Amino acid sequence: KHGVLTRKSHADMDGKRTPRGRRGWKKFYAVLKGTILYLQKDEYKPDKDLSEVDLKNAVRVHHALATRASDYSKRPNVLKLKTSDWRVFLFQASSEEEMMSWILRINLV
Ligand code: I3P
Repeated sequence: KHGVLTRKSHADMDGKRTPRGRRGWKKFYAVLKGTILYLQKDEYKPDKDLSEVDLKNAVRVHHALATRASDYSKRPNVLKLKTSDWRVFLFQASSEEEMMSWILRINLV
């Protein structure tokens, strides 16, 4: 699955609150491949190698939990992702359907 996702980092590894200055929203082209959610700056091209930054932004979604971010009302279509290393991200999808589809696909990993 792939599509545009806008990310906010809420907690870093071990659940520590992401500090100010790193809590902003950032738009990515997201690709879910196997157990990895790749977040790339540019549109996905199958023949293009991943950059250093792309690899750094990639999120392991094995044993992660995606839910609707029902406690976050500033933006619509936002899902919450808790990873197995206790990071927390908010991801804004382009529509309600896209959000539901990402939640289902991530939780199937
Ligand atoms: C954050 C940025 C986010 C905001 C967050 C700020 O600043 O303005 O958009 O979240 O508020 O800390 P920075 O880019 O300097 O990290 P919202 O869009 O959800 O308000 P927060 O600290 O209350 O999460």
